[in-house]
Amino acid sequence: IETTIPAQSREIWNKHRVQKFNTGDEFQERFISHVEWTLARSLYNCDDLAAYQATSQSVRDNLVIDWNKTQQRQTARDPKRVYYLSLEFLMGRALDNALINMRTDTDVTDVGDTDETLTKGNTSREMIKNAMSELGFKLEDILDEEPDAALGNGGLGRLAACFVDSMATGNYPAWGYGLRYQYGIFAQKIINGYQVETPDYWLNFSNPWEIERAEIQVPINFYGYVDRGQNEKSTLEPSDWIGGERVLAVPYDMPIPGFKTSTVNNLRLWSAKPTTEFDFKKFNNGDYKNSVEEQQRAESITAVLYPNDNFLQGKELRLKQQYFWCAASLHDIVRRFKKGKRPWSEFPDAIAIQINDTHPTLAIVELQRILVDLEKLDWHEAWSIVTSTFAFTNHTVMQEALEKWPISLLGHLLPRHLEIIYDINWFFLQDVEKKFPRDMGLLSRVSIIEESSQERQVRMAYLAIIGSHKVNGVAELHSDLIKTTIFKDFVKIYGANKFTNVTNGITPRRWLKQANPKLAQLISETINDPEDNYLLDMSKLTQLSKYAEDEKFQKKWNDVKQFNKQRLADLIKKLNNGVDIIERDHIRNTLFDIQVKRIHEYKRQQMNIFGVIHRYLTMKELLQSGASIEEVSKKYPRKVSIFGGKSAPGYYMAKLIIKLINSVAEVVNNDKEIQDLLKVYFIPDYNVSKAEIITPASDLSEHISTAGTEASGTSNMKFVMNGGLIIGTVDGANVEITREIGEDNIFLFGNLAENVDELRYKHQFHNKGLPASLAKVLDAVQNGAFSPQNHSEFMPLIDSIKSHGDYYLVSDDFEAYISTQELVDQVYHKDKKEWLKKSILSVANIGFFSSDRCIEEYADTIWNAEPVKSE
Ligand code: GPK
Repeated sequence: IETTIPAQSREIWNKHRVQKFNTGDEFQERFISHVEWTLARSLYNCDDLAAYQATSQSVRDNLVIDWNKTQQRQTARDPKRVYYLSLEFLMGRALDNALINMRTDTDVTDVGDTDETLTKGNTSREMIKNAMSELGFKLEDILDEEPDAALGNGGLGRLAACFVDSMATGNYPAWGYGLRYQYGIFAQKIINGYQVETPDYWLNFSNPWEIERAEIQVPINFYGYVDRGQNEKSTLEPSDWIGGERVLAVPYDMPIPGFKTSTVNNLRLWSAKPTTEFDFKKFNNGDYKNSVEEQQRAESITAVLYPNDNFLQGKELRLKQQYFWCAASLHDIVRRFKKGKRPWSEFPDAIAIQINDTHPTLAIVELQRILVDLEKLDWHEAWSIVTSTFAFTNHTVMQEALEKWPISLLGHLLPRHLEIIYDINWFFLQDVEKKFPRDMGLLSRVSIIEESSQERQVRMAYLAIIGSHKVNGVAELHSDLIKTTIFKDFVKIYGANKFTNVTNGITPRRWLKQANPKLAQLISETINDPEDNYLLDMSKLTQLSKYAEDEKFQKKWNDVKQFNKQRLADLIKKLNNGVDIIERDHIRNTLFDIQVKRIHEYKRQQMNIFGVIHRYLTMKELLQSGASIEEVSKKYPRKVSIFGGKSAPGYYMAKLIIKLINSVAEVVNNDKEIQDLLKVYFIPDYNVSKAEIITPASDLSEHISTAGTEASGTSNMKFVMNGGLIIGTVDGANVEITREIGEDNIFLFGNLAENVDELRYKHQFHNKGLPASLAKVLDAVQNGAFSPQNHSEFMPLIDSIKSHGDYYLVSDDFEAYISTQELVDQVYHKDKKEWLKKSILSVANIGFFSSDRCIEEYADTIWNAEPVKSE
């Protein structure tokens, strides 16, 4: 590798080579030097926050050593590189994860030629915990000081975070590219039962996990015009885009450590800042103040994450974010490629770019622009390079989530890019016309430009398909659905092979080892794997099967669950102003029923809370008809319904669902008559670090979307991996989870995706009426049972079912939902052994859903990329 350091100086460099801390003692030394030198504090004013920062700085030192080596190794070997472009990375906290993944030199005892072998388990975390305690700190408290890096909305952003973990663990030469928002997803407060959003200024205290690369500054242009010179050239020939506004993109790098490997990959997040160029015209006009203010506006580009999940909000600033990030990332990728001095034709052999949803689609156009306008390649040669480089992941079939940008907006912000899009479309439609002559319907259906609406729009998903060599969905059902619905015409044009499936996965390091240390320990003891190798090869979990009916083992398994339920009850108490929702003594025989995810009508939290109301009303009826509380508890044993999740700030119905949940909680939790048999709680501000406490504590979790609407879901996998059973519809990854763990071990119910259209149609034209169970619930809601001050408060939720066609088919699935819930109660309370057996068998067979498997599939079938093992 090249260096500017003269040969004779290198000896000195090597003599003073930095070293990792390898022992508790060395860690303490490093820690104290960071307290003194990095934080300028001391023994006399080191609080928990300072201790968190000094610990993180110390751990980061170790990671950076491996980060540097990883990058040098990759430069030397020049393998095919993978770039994962995602507008969201929902990382959560970094320190505990780094402690689990980090390796000291003492963790490595035998370094062979190719594969490192690790003979010891991960000991760094224990070592640091003890060293911290000697310094006077509790590791758990220190970990709690870290704010979540919440640069994402939900599933899509968390998937990207699991992927970078697995790419590092699998030793893939892969970088993530995203935006460094100054405000992550808002913090949710619940005030009088309503969601209130407050800003998440997560960079309030400096972020020890980021490394600013101020020396790299990529200029990014917006607006302006296209200069085609004197003669009337075609748009296909190189053109000059004269930008009208310029900002700089500065990268911040986050080290991403793999598990049991010295590979540390990079997550590069771009931040916008003003240029140092000055608008002298304005200055000379004496408009100094305006000129400065205009520059300050640059920073607004990366100020805030758009808080919508599965919903497009077509704001100009959002499009600006997308281009800013795509242009900066491609500039970086191209710069690195050019260092290798390889011909352009080899670009797709050197680089794979995966685009996470359509948000990065402008990267396709930008690469074409770079190749044609700046590098002067022939249009078709350029386009073949582009399409061989990109691959596209779709995450939803819902219309309101599909990105479309008005021509006027796009053309104003990016005039040259709009021309390129027109030309891409022109060639594409010519090909279609050749293959399917005179099929005007087809041409207008697949055109990148949608002409039918008032304003012509660019359909980003179509552009992404046309510009990629592979398109994948995120679970089998979803990947089949996109082929037969939203992208049907493209299957006809390109053939079915362009469309593929890669079922989502989750990282077992964070979602098992870190979130559930007790279960992880029981597993490693039971399958005799003290080094936690199962976290790399989750098929090892099948060894648990033979203990599924072993009573001693079942007891240990159950004890772990009790511990985790206790831990969640503690969290709830803390969030609930110190008041217990579930009495301590009752935790053991209370079923924890949890639904945590973004609030969305299609995810049907409304059906869940209607189910809770149904249970409550029926309990009251039984009591009124003279039944004793013991008799009631036979049918409806102890249960707590726990909810959590954010609504998009402008999503009226979702916010109303949150309010209904809180109103029901208010009534049910204060009803003395039902004697704690039923409790309801909404956990405010659901986020990754709370999920790590919530997920291990479920007996049952709910994944009950209308069939065909949830592309995959990933919390279903997390809950099962932690020994919780699930109730769910035949949707998304629930289908494959059932296949893996066995249909006896999951509570499935409801209509199938294939029947949804017909059911919706029926609602439009025939009033079938409601099932009695649901009618009872809706009547109570309508009569103000949960809104005594304002009887009509929840009418929109009722109307959506009764008068507006029940789009999410709550009335069609409600009875099956209720009866399946009753089945759950029976198994849980009457046959605990059967329940535990199901739980153990579920964990034993959930290995498929490790994101390591998922990344391997992407690497083999889409990227054609190989791991780079350390020497
Ligand atoms: C899909 F389209 C979107 C979106 O805008 N945001 C988002 O989180 C989710 N998703 C799907 O809803 C989930 O079913 C899926 O598991 C997740 O993406 C990851 O693929």
